[in-house]
Amino acid sequence: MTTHTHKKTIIAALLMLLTCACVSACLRVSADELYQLPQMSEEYMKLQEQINAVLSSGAEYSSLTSGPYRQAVQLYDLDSDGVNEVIAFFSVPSEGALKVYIFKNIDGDYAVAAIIEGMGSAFESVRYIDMDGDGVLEVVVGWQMGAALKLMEIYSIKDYHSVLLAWSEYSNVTVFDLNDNGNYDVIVLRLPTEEAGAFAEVLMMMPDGEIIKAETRLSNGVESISRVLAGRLTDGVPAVFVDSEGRFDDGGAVAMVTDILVYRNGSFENISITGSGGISEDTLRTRMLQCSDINDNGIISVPVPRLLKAQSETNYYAIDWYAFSSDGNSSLSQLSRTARFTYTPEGEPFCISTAFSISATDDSCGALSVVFSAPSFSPLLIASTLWCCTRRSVSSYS
Ligand SMILES: [Ca+2]
Ligand SMILES: [Ca+2]
Ligand SMILES: [Ca+2]
Repeated sequence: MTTHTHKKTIIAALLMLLTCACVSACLRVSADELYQLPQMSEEYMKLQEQINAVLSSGAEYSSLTSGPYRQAVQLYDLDSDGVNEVIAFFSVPSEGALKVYIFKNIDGDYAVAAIIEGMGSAFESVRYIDMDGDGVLEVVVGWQMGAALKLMEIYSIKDYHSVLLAWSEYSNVTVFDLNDNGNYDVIVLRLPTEEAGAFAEVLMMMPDGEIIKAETRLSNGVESISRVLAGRLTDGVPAVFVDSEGRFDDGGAVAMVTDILVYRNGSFENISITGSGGISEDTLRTRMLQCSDINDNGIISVPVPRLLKAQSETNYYAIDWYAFSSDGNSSLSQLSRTARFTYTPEGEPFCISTAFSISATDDSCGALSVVFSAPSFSPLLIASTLWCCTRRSVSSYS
């Protein structure tokens, strides 16, 4: 390990301690532990000095409530020079403000390089992504404005001048390279309001720094977003898969639907909405089963339960996993030989079915191994297999 790497490791370790300083349990770090790192203590103390200056102005550490990075002090190499910047999140109660301080390490000393300021009750999330490929990461901050209102802002910190590039209200924010050009894009989802239905918006950064936005609708009836997954379609096109719960028919029962969003030929489209109802009908299901890359090939599949014929009063279902192409057509996914049974929240087993032979191992039932083989594959065969599986799982799930 080089001295440099070692130093970085020690800084990381110290910063973790620092981040924990607002948590009482971490105050018990003994002085001896710190004194074991004499080489780094000076650098660490310089950073601490900078942070203390912010704290003494009435600021408090503010950790984030959601997203991939939640600590009040974070390390990230924002300018791709191989040295991590320190990003610290504060609330300033006296001003009703939230502030993000970016400290840059310059020859072992720390200086405030940029400050991002916003309003709100808390930091919801932050992401560091390069949206234009210049090596300087853009900072995507989610501000919690009220109980239901969240505001996403994209900041450029090029040359350490923080510049607000774009903003959008959101329920969910996802970052993904939707147009396959090597740069991250931001995808924002919004739940319906009295004025408008649920919709999605993509924000992309042009080489000149301008952000372009495009919108597309989510299925009519969406009430809440269950999960968002990014992956590919069968023809290799990148797509965002939005699993939502809502009421999609007059009966009013809660169901799940997957909206599949792609960006092609300069437009943002929901390719799974078919027909006049404005609903992604091919993905509609009464069971709350989420999309998955079920066979680890990068292509996301949608689980659609199918009622099986069975000699039982209980309804049993097979799950057909459908993958989609960018023209909206679906096909059964080929499953790998390690495909597993999936359980509903009620503990009811669902078999995975496919037109191809698979071997499924149900870990929670022990070493039960079930082989469905084409061409003898049939719904009845799966039903009888399910019986076996169900009996095995009765002790665990009833
Ligand atoms: Ca850096
Ligand atoms: Ca950039
Ligand atoms: Ca992109």
